Amino acid sequence: MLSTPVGAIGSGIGGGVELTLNNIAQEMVRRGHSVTIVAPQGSIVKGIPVVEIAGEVQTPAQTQTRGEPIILPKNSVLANMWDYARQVQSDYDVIVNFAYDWLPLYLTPFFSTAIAHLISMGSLTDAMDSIIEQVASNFPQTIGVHTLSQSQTFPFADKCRCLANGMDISLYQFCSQPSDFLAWVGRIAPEKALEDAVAAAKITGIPLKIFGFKQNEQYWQDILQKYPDAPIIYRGFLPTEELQQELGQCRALLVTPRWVEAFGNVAIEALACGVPVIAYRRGGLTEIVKDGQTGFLVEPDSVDGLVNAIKRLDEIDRHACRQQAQTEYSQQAMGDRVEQWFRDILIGEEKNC
Ligand code: HBI
Repeated sequence: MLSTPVGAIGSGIGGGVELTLNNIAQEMVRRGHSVTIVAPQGSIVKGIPVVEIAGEVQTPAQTQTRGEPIILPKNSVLANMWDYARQVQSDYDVIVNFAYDWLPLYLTPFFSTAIAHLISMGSLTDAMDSIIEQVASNFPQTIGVHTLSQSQTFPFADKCRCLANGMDISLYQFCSQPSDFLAWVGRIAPEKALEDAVAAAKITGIPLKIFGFKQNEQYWQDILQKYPDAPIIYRGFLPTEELQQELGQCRALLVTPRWVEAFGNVAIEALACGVPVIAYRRGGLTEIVKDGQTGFLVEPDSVDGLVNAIKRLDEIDRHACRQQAQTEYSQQAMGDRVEQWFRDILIGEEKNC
């Protein structure tokens, strides 16, 4: 399993894909498979051997413009990771790529071992769209995505395999009596539109706890300038155990994506703690939040929509939130989907979203 080249696993720079890789790896080990993770130096994964690779990290794809050429720095950690994979490929049945990058896709025909690509974001650049399309056409079944809405951002939606996502729900404690806080979890960057959640906190007067890696410091400063008296508390990037402890205490999680979220790991984490999710009706969240039952889907980019939904929170039964996470997004359910995906790739079986 080759990780994202944007940062070490555990740094938070890799956002949701760090969680996704960790959960899939743990579940495959639990099912008796032997798993090796290849990742940038400094990566830590509990209980699984990690081959740490040195080199320059890759520019985050979401900061690039659609027409941007592919950029590989000198001594690229991505290139070094895939050179290692080339050398050891015959020791493995399948190679799983978690990088949202051109190189692993381009290299696919050069490898003798099958490569399963888990595409972790929607369409961002023309160069990525075309190389993914090429692999989707020449290697049917090998392009995995999280949701239908993510696949629909690509012109080859019909060639994608929907996997949803999943996590170890037992790591998340159900909390029935929350304190008077709202929560926002994610990489602090423009595409995540934290400022809307801050605006909603200011209007409702309910303090907002903010968890996540400060990817864009300037963006953070701009928010503090724009909303100097909003009731916000920055809690930093917390490991799952501590995050779920505090997240569970909140009345709701606000999910305010400007872009099409491929999935919404943070929404599943909240549901697992019994926390209703108030999200823009956009991207993967529309396939997760059951409007009026486990949270609310509101008009995209509408702060008033967030505020009106916050006022209706008492309509939501927190047990229904936990129940949904347990049935649809458990590690076991995801493991079934992922294991079947690998099997279908190895026997050349066709199945899509
Ligand atoms: N950018 N170039 C690049 N490669 C990645 O693997 C990558 C990224 N940006 C964000 C990211 N991965 C993850 O945070 C998301 O896939 C969740």
